Amino acid sequence: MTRCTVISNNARSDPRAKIASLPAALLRLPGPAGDLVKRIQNYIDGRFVAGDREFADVNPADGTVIAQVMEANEVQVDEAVHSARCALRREWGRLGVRERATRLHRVADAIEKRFDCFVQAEIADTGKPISLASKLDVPRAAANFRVFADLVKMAGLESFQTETPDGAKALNYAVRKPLGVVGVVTPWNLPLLLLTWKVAPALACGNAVVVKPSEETPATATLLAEAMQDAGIPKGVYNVVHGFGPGSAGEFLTRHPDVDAVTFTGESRTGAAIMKAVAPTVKPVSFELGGKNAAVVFSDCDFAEAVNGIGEAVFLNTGQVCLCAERVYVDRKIFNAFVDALKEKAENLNSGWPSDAKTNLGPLISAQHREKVLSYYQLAREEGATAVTGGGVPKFGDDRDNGFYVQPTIYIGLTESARCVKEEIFGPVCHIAPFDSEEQAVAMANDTKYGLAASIWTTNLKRGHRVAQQMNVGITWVNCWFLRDLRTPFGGAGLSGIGREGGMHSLNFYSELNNICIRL
Ligand code: NAD
Ligand code: 6OH
Repeated sequence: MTRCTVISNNARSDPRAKIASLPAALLRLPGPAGDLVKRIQNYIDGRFVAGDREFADVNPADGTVIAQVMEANEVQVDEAVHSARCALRREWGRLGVRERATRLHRVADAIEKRFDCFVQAEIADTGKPISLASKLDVPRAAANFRVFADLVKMAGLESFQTETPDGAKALNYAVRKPLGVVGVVTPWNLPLLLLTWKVAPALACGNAVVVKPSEETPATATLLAEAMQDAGIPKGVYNVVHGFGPGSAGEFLTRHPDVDAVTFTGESRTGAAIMKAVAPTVKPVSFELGGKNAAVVFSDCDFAEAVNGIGEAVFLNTGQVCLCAERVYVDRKIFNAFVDALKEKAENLNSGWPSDAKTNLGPLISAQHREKVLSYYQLAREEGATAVTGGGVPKFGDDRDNGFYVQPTIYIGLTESARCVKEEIFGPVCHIAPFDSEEQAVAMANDTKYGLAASIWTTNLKRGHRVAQQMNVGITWVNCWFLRDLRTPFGGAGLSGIGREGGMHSLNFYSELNNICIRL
């Protein structure tokens, strides 16, 4: 296994840094004398640098502090933006597409070389099961670089032979240019996957980036800097600034006048704040925001397939995936059987330690997020729900009791106007409601201000197409969920986002097209 040196390891014997989990050598900065805690640094202009304040990186599985994170101040965010601007004027700005693509493949190689480090860092930060981090998060990070490296080499552009009514002839063709410096702000639920989903196409298009990972999950963005160095990505092309949103690195970056575009994944109301921040300088934005996604189960579904699929859609990553189904609508004819089957599925989940291969349900990300999810469990009771299973906090009798676990939970009996049916909870929880007709199911699924994803479960081919096409969302799955092809459009309607990424949509967002008209 490659040793990762980005998070310094003067902490091996620190009982607080109980982290077989955080790669042994993650940080480079020795702490002040006698201070044994690992430090996660910023990465600016090709160097790992401290900040002038620190905050704790907490392991959600047991509440222990695993590292201190160096918060970037406003001057450092400015330095990061400046260094990105300078990188565009040096080697990176002159590289041809083929060479850029080669370097991005090397980034993917460097991630794969450090596979175990990335997995350990991701599970330490998020508490997610090792099975998930090693099957989804880290492989997808490498795939993001490979897919956009290949795509940018293959991508064609429009051209038109023009003839005007007065007989002029011309050739029009477009060329793709980078936007410049792109600010990338990302959340904590799939930290590396979502960060690389934006960084890879941004670099493929020739931009330089300043990323602000979530304050909850700073480790893998920092490790990625080491992979970038390894892959020969020049200094200044990839910068990492750590910190929070308002009054911290997130705000400093998004309102920076020399940032040319902002790409953001996170909560809808954070998207609204970022829109205000970018308004004075009219920056392009790409927003992937929250969801309150529906799953619609028809009586002609493959029952076992639907139960398994919706089990994933509700509980994967402890329900902390923007695409998760929190509203499940089931044909009344199979309602009771479906509720019983999903209950059994929920009760068979294994809330173990993240590093245990058998664990398939981790903790929530933080004490604060657990408070939020539990407040919805309480609200559901007040709104008159019946808990089919769960609704509380598990008891383990070991250190996990200091972590942020909640029980996987299923409610029935709420009205469609209940807040628990309308608001995104972002935990391992769903509400199941019966429907009596296809029209009613479609209306219920669409009765939301969000519009990210839906899944339809039916073996009737015509119905599958018919219902899928009526969903007011950006992504509809039929008889599957979170099955991804990275070339397809990805994004949301309504409160769920602005714009689409994926395939050519990403290339179009991360580049500026210059149309050239030549008189013939
Ligand atoms: P969040 O909006 O609280 O934070 C996301 C990022 O924005 C963090 O890095 C945070 O520090 C930063 N931030 C917060 N306030 C800011 C401000 N005023 N200015 C600049 N930056 C600011 O989201 P979260 O809690 O980290 O993630 C969970 C949310 O993300 C859920 O709503 C989920 O649905 C959504 N999400 C959406 C998608 C998608 O693809 N649509 C994917 C993942 C998560
Ligand atoms: C949200 O939590 C998940 C988003 C997934 C993607 O952006 C993706 O590309 O799979």
